[in-house]
Amino acid sequence: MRYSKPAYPVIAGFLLAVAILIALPMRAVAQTGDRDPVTIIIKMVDKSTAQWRFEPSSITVMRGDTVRFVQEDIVPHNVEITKAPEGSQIDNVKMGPFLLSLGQVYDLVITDAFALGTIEYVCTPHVGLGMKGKIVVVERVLLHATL
Ligand SMILES: [Cu+2]
Repeated sequence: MRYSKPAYPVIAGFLLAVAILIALPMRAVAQTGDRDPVTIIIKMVDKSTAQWRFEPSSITVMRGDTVRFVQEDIVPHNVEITKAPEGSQIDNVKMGPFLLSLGQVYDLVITDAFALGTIEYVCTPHVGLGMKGKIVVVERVLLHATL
């Protein structure tokens, strides 16, 4: 009677090879650690009647990036920073202008004036209705490591 070995070692070897192939590029990305600044879009929208929101309401950025708020509604909205990471020097951008017309934009540049951490912001007249958001400012290396 012939006895054939189970194929498990072959299968395990194959799975290990696949895992390594998948993991290698991810590791490369995590170690790159830097990229050019980008512009991230946050839309000011009305989800239904008077359900005003920032979309997306939570993002992660690196210093040098620009957060572009785009008015996609007919009701005026703004961006008021209510909480900035300790050590931030951002009085000049604490209160953004009201965007009055469709397609109007407000660019918030995440300069070195922002300390690392979480920025909390609201639309001044609509915060009570839930129009608020969060921007997490991270080091470049950290951002890539979390991808
Ligand atoms: Cu608003």
